[in-house]
Amino acid sequence: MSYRIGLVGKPSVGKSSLFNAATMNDVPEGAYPFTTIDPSVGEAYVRVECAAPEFGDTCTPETGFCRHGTRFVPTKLVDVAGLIPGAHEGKGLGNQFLTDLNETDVLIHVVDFSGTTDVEGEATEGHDPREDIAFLEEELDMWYLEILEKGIERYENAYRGAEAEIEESLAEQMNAFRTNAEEITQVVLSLGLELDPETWDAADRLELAREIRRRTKPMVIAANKMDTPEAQANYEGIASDPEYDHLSFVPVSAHAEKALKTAAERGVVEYTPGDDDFEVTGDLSMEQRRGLERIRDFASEYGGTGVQRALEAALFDELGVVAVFPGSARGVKTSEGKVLRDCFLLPSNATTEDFAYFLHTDIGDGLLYGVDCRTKRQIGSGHELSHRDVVEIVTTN
Ligand SMILES: Nc1nc2c(ncn2[C@@H]2O[C@H](COP(=O)(O)OP(=O)(O)OP(=O)(O)O)[C@@H](O)[C@H]2O)c(=O)[nH]1
Ligand SMILES: [Mg+2]
Repeated sequence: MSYRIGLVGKPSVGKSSLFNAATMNDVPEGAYPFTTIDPSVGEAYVRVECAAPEFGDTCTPETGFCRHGTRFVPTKLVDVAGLIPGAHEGKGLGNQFLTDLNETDVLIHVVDFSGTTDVEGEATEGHDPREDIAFLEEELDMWYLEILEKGIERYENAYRGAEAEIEESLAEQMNAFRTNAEEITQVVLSLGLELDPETWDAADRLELAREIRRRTKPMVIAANKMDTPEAQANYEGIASDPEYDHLSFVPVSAHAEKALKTAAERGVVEYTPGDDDFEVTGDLSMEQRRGLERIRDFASEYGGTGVQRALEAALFDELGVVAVFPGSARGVKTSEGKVLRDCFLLPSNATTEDFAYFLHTDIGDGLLYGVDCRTKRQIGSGHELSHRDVVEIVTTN
């Protein structure tokens, strides 16, 4: 299983720029709306502190890489077309992008904090990023509401025939959102509603759609274009506003990340993605040097370019994903000399048994117990794994 992080937002906010900076792809970027039409999927990385040094070893990753004790674990990033108000009714590129979003587990809402693009992505000045934050949530809610209404219809039609459960009908209709009847029931009850759609008025239905959306598509906000003074001024006021307590913001400059990675590829700087500093190691023109110094000031002020942090906030903080290393209680080096070859990303609350089945059905079927390789203690099949656990699975075969 691999996670997919979706980049969403109105046109021209820098979704493709962030995608390119994270994945070092080259999809078109442009200062005009709908530069992107077809979605792109690329490989990005999330950082996990490597466990090998605790075992006095150096790891040999099979996928991703390890740098200065930090594992870069691959994950999928999806760049989709921009959406504008009314997308759920077919405005702009319409519903297509909504279908693309079905394939994602968590969202990064990219917002142009510089205020230099209007709500449709056309160039302007002084646009308030708050409008964009609101519209995207509304647009997603309307999309969910439409599907919820279809689920209610499905229930009503079935009801006339056989016995039907509303939570089952809704879960079936919303199955693309990877929800289930149990979760739907929880949401309905948590809002103080009855399990009977006849008692839900329009406001209840919208509230339900919103709550299901929040649970099934958690989201962080990437406050992009933070390399501009306008964005920095907007960020001051917005990120600390209690109105947005339900959201987490990461200040980002996609441009700065791309510039640093490009310079690193050319061998003129030493930069580890996510770091708040870098070293100049090659010859540069005065102009290049000045540009890099501006990036250095920015990265030291905001704790890096924010691209890595946005990906990690989405996967680890919002989705609660845990990284687990398969290991051995006898030491982390295998007979082939590999050390912590893999680092897997598992859903929150994953147990020893889930991990065993994740590795292979036969391993799951034959599971006896797990071993915490740090303490050498046995862990039961129902034991919940923690982030950065190193676990051996002991089986009957
Ligand atoms: N200053 C600054 N400009 C940026 C940054 N990221 C993107 N831009 C600019 O914003 C404009 C739009 O960038 P894109 O990456 O094409 O935006 P998009 O969100 O993919 O747009 P659509 O594909 O049309 O939806 C381009 O002119 C970029 O150069 C950034 O970090 N800082
Ligand atoms: Mg784009």
